[in-house]
Formats: sequence, structure tokens, C-alpha cells
Amino acid sequence: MNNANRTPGFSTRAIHHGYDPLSHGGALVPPIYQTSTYAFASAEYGAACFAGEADGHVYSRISNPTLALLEQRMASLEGGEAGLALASGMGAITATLWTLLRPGDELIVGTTVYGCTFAFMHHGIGEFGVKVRHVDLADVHALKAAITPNTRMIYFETPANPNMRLVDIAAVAGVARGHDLVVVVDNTYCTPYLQQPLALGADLVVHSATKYLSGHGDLTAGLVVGRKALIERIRLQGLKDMTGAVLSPHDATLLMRGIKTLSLRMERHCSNAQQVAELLAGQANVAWVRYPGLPSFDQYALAQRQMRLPGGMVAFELGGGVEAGRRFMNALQLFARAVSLGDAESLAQHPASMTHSSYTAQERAHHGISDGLVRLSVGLEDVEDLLADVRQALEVCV
Ligand code: 4LM
Repeated sequence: MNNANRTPGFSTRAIHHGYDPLSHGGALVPPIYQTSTYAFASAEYGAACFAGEADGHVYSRISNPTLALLEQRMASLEGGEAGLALASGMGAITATLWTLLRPGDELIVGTTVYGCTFAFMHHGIGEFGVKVRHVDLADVHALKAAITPNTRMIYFETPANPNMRLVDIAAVAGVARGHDLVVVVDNTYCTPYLQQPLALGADLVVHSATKYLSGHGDLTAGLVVGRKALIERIRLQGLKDMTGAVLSPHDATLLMRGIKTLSLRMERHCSNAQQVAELLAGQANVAWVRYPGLPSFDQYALAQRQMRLPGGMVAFELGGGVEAGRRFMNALQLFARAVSLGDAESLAQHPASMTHSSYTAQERAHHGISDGLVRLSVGLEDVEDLLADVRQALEVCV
């Protein structure tokens, strides 16, 4: 078979892209370049690297061969020209926004975002002269009305953490194009296996790679993917000078190990979460469940169109509200009571008092995060065991 013109599939690229063992002494797994600095062949070559006239590595706060492989691989999986690895999701988000926004600029943000992203926008960059405006991005008229001559960027999560609201990426990108705005999508909940925002018109994808991409709860990391010119600006300003949020080569290697099994893990997360969501939806003491794979989900058609599978995250509220939610969480035996998501272990947390406690009570009400919302990150255990745990916890909390 002639493979010369074949583009390898997602899982093949997740395992092989950018690396040939035979160029590295036969080492099947890429070496870890554990170095902070790089020797220059001559003073002139070093000067050329600093001037941007030669491509060599100069210092690991800017680039490192181990991270470069991770960056190429993620760029391939997201369908972007280039990638940038950072020390955490917040490192990726803050480096991107510090680079692309200036005092006087306006930033349009979807209704609901992760608590620390919200805090950074309002108490970080918002206090340095960037005007932050939340808009219900499902409403294209509201989006168009919110755009002013100072608007520079539209930023959102889809599904949003923690209430699972979706945004139609192609529709928002269509509006943005007419106004020359940068569209940034946080693709943490989906990963490129479930959703590819760049193909739908977004300019940049950011990730907390701490979550599904790593998949094993043993590191923090962040990624940005998009056009080379934008990524290089973020590398040389946001990463190098503004945050210094550099990822260690060891963590880059662990992250590449996680990415090798991403497609397999996502399939299992999704099928387990579907069954947990269906169980919850059938209970009399559950007030509501939000999961993109339930036909009762209000954005089910968009989920079917935009996501390969509905994901591993479930949001729900018990009829008894906050107190019943606490009793439910305390009764869980297999799910760990923990923040974060995307690990092999199933996790349960209470956004109002944990991941989204950076919102005031009023802000949570305004942004659609109810106090009784319980968030599940459904892991990779046997689904019968997960269902049994949820069932017994539901019995305790009535
Ligand atoms: C959590 N989330 O929800 P680092 N973007 C999204 C996120 O969910 C997160 C970040 C960025 C949670 C952490 C405790 C959609 C984080 C930030 O934690 O900085 O890698 O990512 O439980």
C-alpha cells in the first residue's frame, strides 16, 4: 500500500506526530531535554538567534526541544499551524490575553467561564484597563450589539464550566470575521478529539492540559494552538516576558504519554458519563440534569452538530438544593470529592463553594451557576460501579 499521500488519523498522530525514533538513536520514546540553556556554535550565531534571524533554542523559558514536540503534536491534533506549551491552563489563558489586549480594549466573554478565568478577567486584566463584557453568545443579535470599535477579542468555553452551556463556534466566528476580532475558545472540556474550534473559524484554542489531555491527574499544564504569527507573539511576550509560565520537560513528557491514549479514554469517559446522566435524569429527587448527550438537553441539536461525542462532564441539581447536594457528595464512596476533571478517577465537586467561589453569590446567580449545582467528572472505572455509587448516594440524600 502506498501511504505517501495519506494523512494519518487522529490516534496515529497522537502517538507518532513529529517524532522519528531512528533520528534519536532508536529511542522509541522521545528523550527528555532536561536543560535550561543552549550552547551557541559562535557568538554571531547566538546573536542571530536573539535577533530572530536563526531558529535555534536559546533558553528554556522560551523554547525547549521536548516542549517543541508536544507543541507540534497538539497543533496537528487541533488542526492549527503552531502550538505553545505552558505551565498550567491559567498560564495559557493569561499569557494569551496579556499579549493580545491593551488598556482601552474591550473583551467579550461568554456568560459562564471557569472561576479563575473569571477572576483573571475581572480582577486581573480588567483592573489594567481592559473592559470585560459578558454576552450570551447563543444570541447573535446580542453579540452584534455588544461589539464596539474598541472590541478586540471574543472568548468563551463550550461546554462552559460548570453549567454546560454550549456556544455555536461557527456562528460566533462568522460575526467576529466581519469585525476583525480574535476568537479564543477554551477547549478543555472537549479536547480536539471531540471538538475542533479552529476548523469552525476560531483563531486560537486554549487548554488546561491538566485535565483530559494529561488524563491522569499527575501534572498541571496549559496549551495554546493557532496561527504561527499569533503563537509566536504569545511565546515572546506572554510566556517569555509577562508570565514566565514555562512547562517542565518532564511534565511535557508525561503529557505526551497521556495524549497517546486520548481517543480511547475520551470514548470511555463519554459512554460512562452518558449512563450516569441517564440514571440521574430518571430520578424523582433530581431537579435537573445538564448533559449534551441527553435528548432533553436544550442545546442537543448543537451538541450533535458540533461535538463528536457529548463529553465526560455532568451537571445536576437535587430537588433538595444545596443541602441535599452536600449529603449526596458526602455519601459518595467511589467518586472522590475533588476539583479538577478529566482524570481516570471519577470526581465530584460543588462549584458554588469550590471552583466558582471567585464569583460573588450575585454574580453566580447572574451567570447561571445555581448554588445547588453538583459537577461530576465521570472517570474510567467500570460503569456498573459508578452507577451503584451514584444510586446509593442518591438514596442517602433524600
Ligand atoms: C476545575 N479547572 O474546573 P489549570 N480552563 C478551564 C478549566 O476548567 C480550568 C482552567 C482553564 C478546574 C481546576 C481546579 C475550562 C481549570 C485552568 O488549572 O490552570 O491547569 O487550568 O476543577
